[in-house]
Amino acid sequence: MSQKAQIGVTGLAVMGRNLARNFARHGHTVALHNRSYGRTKELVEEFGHEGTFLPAETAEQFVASLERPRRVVIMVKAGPATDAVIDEFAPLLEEGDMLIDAGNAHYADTRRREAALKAKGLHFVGAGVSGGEEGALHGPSIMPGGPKESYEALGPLLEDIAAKVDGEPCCVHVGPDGAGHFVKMVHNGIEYADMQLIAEAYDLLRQVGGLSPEEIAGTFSEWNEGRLGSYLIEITAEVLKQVDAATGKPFVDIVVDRAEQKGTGRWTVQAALDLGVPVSGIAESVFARAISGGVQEREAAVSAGLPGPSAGADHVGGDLRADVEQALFASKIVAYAQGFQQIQAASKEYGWDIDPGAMAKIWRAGCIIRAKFLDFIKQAYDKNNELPTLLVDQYFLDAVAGAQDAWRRVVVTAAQQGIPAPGFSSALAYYDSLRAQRLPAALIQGQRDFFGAHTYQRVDKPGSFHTLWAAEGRPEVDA
Ligand code: NBP
Repeated sequence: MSQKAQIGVTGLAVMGRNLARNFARHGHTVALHNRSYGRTKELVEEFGHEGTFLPAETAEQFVASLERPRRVVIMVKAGPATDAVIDEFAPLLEEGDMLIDAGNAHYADTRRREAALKAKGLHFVGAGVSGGEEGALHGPSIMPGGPKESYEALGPLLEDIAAKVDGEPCCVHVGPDGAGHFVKMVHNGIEYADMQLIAEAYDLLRQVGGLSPEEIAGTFSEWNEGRLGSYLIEITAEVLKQVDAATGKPFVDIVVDRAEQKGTGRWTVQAALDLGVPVSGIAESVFARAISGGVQEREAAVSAGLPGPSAGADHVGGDLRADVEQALFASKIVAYAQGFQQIQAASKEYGWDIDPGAMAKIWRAGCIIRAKFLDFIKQAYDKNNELPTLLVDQYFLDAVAGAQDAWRRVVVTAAQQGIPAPGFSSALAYYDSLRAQRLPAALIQGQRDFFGAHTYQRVDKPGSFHTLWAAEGRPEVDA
């Protein structure tokens, strides 16, 4: 074969097909492969005119059609399918060639695969790709991990097809091995939290404020023009505006109220538990989806008539809409602060050296959590790469300071009216925990020492101590 492709894509379902078209539309010659040839054929028949494609029926033909170092993008169902594809292609590749897993792999799998392929002289790049089907075609946010040196040969192609903000690509080398997939996972976790907070804002405006879905859509459209401006707020307005053609009812009223999940939110929380990072906003959003799906428990509670508050107190002290906007903004800041803290903790744990500001930068377009707000996060980390929490950056500190009275009023109203607002209230509890001079954790240390001799530290001198609780006079000893 004379003509060679700069990049190849194997796995041509919706995501792979669109990524391949995106590369081709940017002038790259793209080799195509799929387990079953039908998808490859279809792509060329439907979109062959968009660029130069080199379709291959076999893995051998596909590999032979690629220029060196070979760049093979794998876009298959995450899990065993990815391992099957790696096992098929790795023996056909040569030293320095790259396998780029652009699926939603778990970062631990990416670490395992990277180590195994490194031993064979191959570069394995776990790349997070956000933006769904549309993003893949028109410009996703791309979070590639893997060896730094592979980015030299791969980065320019990925940057070409990535979303752009003021001409800057939403793609950067995140860090070694699983760093890219880790960051993509946390991105999804933050997305869960953001969606939950927006849902709580809607619920309060409707149940407390008595606004109709259409009116709330208008409110979200207004908010979208301000500091909350983001893709998720924009689509929320669209969803709330939608009227069901069959019944004439608001669309949101004809949808079953059980939120599903594919698992990346759960992974984020699991990883956070292992790292000991309190991502309470993400956790609450994962649990809120689980509660919504707990049909048996919900039905049992409703039929048992679990009582709510005796009288719904009015929202007092402020305008509900304005207050909810403040609560939403403050809670969102907390959720992002927690997500970024998790990225920083993992970066330290695994030696990834992730630049948090660069993550905020590449999420500004192409992905689901794209938002105006990310500019401020980028600026905060540009000023101080080692910020212990975003909440101490001046912009966010001022924003939360300005929002907190309203935020507290909203949480009070939700509690008094019996409306669940786990995102708003846990974010506030997190904020209050961080700013507390003393936490009741001291008492917990006392309990631990009492029943398990787990020891404690004193505020007034160094060392570890244990109280002999059973002994007369309960003397303290060095531990
Ligand atoms: P799917 O996740 O539905 O996977 C379908 C593809 O996997 C087909 O090409 C299929 O080949 C191939 N495949 C399977 Br299944 N088992 C295989 C095996 N054992 N060996 C080789 N190929 C195999 O496709 P998708 O929705 O395009 O998503 C692709 C990846 O992108 C996933 O990891 C997904 O999580 C991720 N992602 C998806 C989105 C989204 O919005 N959909 C967004 C971001 C990331 P076949 O045609 O022969 O069956």
